[in-house]
Amino acid sequence: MTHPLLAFSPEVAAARAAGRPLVALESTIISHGMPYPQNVAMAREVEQIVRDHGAVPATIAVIDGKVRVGLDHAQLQLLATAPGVMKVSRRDLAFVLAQRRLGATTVAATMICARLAGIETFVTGGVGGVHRGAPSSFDISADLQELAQTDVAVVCAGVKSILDIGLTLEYLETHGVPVVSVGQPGFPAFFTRESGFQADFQLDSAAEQAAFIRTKWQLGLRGGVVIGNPVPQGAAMPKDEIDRITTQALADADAAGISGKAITPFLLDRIVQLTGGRSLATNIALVKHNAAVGARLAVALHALPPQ
Ligand code: PSU
Ligand code: MN
Repeated sequence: MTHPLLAFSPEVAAARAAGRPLVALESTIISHGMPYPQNVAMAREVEQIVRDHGAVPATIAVIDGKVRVGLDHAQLQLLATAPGVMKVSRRDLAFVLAQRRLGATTVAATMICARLAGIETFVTGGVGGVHRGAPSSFDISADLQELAQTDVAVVCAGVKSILDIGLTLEYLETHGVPVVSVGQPGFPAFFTRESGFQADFQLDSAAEQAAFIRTKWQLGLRGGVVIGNPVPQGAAMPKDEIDRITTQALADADAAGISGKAITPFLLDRIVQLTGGRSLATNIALVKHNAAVGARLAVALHALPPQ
């Protein structure tokens, strides 16, 4: 039985019928994470990379009172251009569905929807985390709580240094969320390959990652896994430049009095402006790289017996 609030695209419905591996993709990265038209081009390229690696992409958003699992071009275009598209995290999901608003799902909300749709692998750019200043602002992304409870593997390029990466890793440890790195021991920092922090475990192949994740769930240990895949060498930003720009963006957010759910989109946009668009090329390159790693993982998980 399909969940009454889910609606599958023809491509995703066919994949489910044929028992093919699926990869969930979020939509806040499209609506609030990148400028138009690069966001639509990125979304379509990422979907194609998933297909080229043997899995089926399922970009998730809320449209007309349903969780859409798999979007057509017009729906992607709508999310990328519509004014007032809501950024939907866990607390917003019921509201945006019941009110039939247009909503783009964050990592947290996409995990919830992927789980409802039976999708175990999810690819994004960066996950949310503990914000700098969280000890007084209490600003901790709901993505972290979601990772603690929802059984989806999240492939990302780590977390941005707009966040407190050390506290983010502490929070994940407290909640029992394993942090895996790919191809290096260090946990990546989105625009750069190294954050200065180690991941918990390095697992380079999709087969090893899949065996680890399946074993976690077999143990009855609910919740996700972070798979930190560093940005490709040639696409990384110089560390000193991104550090300087991050400091500037944080000061600008402070001066503008930005708070709550608006902070992350504000900082992402400001970083693109301050780098003259160069950070966008890095962002797109890392999401594409994650799509290849995520699709291989979905194929490997699919090859294992279900939990
Ligand atoms: N980090 C990025 N790009 C993004 C986001 C985070 O590098 O697009 C988006 C994701 O959708 C993530 C959300 O789930 O921001 C986190 O927002 P908040 O910090 O408000 O929880
Ligand atoms: Mn927040």
